[in-house]
Amino acid sequence: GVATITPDGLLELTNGTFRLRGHAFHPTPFHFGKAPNGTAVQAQSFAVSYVFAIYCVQAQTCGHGMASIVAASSNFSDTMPTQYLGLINDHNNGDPANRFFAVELDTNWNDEFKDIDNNHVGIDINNLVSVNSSSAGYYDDRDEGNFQNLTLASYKMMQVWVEYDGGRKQISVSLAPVDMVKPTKPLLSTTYNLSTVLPDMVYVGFSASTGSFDSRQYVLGWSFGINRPAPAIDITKLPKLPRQGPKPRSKVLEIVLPIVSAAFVLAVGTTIILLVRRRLRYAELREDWETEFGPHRFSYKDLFHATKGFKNKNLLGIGGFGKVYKGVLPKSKVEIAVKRISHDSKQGMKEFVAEVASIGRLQHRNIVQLHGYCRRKAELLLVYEYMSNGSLDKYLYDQEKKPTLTWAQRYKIIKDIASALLYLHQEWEKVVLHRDIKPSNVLLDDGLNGRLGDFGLIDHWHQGILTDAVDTKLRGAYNVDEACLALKLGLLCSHPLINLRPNMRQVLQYLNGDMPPPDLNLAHMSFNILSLMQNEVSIDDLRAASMV
Ligand SMILES: Nc1ncnc2c1ncn2[C@@H]1O[C@H](COP(=O)(O)OP(=O)(O)O)[C@@H](O)[C@H]1O
Ligand SMILES: *[C@@H]1O[C@H](CO)[C@@H](O)[C@H](O)[C@H]1NC(C)=O
Ligand SMILES: CC(=O)N[C@H]1CO[C@H](CO)[C@@H](O)[C@@H]1O
Repeated sequence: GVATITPDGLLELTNGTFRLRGHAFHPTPFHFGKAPNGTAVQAQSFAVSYVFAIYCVQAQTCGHGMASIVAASSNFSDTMPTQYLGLINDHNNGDPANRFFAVELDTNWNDEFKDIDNNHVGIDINNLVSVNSSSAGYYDDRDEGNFQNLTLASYKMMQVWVEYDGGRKQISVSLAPVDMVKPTKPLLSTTYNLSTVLPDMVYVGFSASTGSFDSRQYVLGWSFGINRPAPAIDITKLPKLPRQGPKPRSKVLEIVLPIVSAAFVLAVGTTIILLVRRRLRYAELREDWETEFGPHRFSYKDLFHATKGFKNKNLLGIGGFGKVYKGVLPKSKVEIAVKRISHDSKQGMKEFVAEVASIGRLQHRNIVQLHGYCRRKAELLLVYEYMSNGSLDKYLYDQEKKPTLTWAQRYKIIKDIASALLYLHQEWEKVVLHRDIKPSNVLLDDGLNGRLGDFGLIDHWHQGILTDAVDTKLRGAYNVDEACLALKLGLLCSHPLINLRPNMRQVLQYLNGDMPPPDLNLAHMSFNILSLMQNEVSIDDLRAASMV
């Protein structure tokens, strides 16, 4: 049948599939009725002992059981499973030709065979109606011989002793949990002359059958003796029973699972904290009205990364409103200068941003392009085109770091700024007043072209003086006419009488020599100089104002 011996050495009589039989026999028969030399011997004795375990999905509806057999033949092929236990078929019960003596461990109640219950041990001789039977259990020597119930299909290891005393024709059967010795009082005993049933040669083995429920019968160890007790079974050497039913929670899982879940919770928590911190770190202010300025808006995250977190290493300079940092936009790799301005009120912010956006549309080769802005709770960030040669003030006053600009370079820068102003005053769609022309707002690109930066943030007012104001570092190496013109124009542009100030187109024409220099008489000049002196303006301020 389906009986197999597992690699561990376990005899598995049935495998869980419904309505199957399994048989296992010692391969060679034993002499029972006669001595080995052939002389007739009356009534030999024998003893069988074995350890078994029966697994059922449900102990109450278990099918069907197993039996240990001593029989005339090992051929039980003409038998049936289920209640027939693989010992008989449906028409040969009780037939003397069956020639078997069996001890059944019956886990199913069957009326046909007058079973006493669904958990009993019975002595069967050619017939499944037991000669004698008893509910499973044992008389406990440790408890004054009181009867203890056992559940055959509990999947607990139990030991069975089947003994036949040939002299007294006495059959006795005992059952006990595997860790106990054979009880003094057997569970069952009966008087029966097995010589009338069994021939000279007998086969010793097991039979089991399943019905409509998943059940498995195992024999873990077995011993047999003729004319002596069955040798003791060393229970420490028994094979392991396979795990059955739903997977039990292992010790490893009991330890690992909490640790893993704790780690998981910790990881999720940390991630949430990091995400929240990240949100706060990169948090911006954004309002509905800003959508119209959309393209000019930068994310704080991008600016943060562009400037390497506003590191001091990236600091380009510090102005009146805040620090300016060099940066490289992460995606486009465009170089930028980011001005960080702290502000504490939302007042005028809308107008300011509108201004920023409109300035962003200013496009002139002499104007530092404003790329856009970003707004946070207490700061505003302005993003400009990066000017690699820095601001003009560094060349004029920070002599150690920068070379002296030649007159030609200076005059070029003056003309550059004049054309930037012409564009702002007269050429663009709106009139834009810069109102803060000074060397630190004149930036120089990599071709040393003058570029006007920084709109609308400061309200200062400077003026200049004649050639005294020309930078001594030039050591006289300059075009006196041009220098005078530049200074005169500077003064004229800041004339207290507004009507006398030239417009930027005229300024540029003067600078380019397209128009004769303005006719400034000395009275005018002294007036100006005097008024300046009265205002206690220093020569440095004058120089600054005229950028030369
Ligand atoms: N677009 C830019 N490219 C390179 N450097 C810049 C740029 N804008 C400003 N800087 C540097 O940062 C310094 C401070 O700028 P800013 O705040 O505009 O000065 P201020 O407040 O004096 O007008 C400038 O002097 C200049 O060195
Ligand atoms: C049990 O054995 C039978 C016959 O060999 C086989 O068809 C069946 O698949 C087996 N069942 C299991 C659960 O291994
Ligand atoms: C005068 C001066 O510093 N010029 C520098 C302007 O920037 C370019 C490019 O960065 C340099 O090559 C010049 O030396």
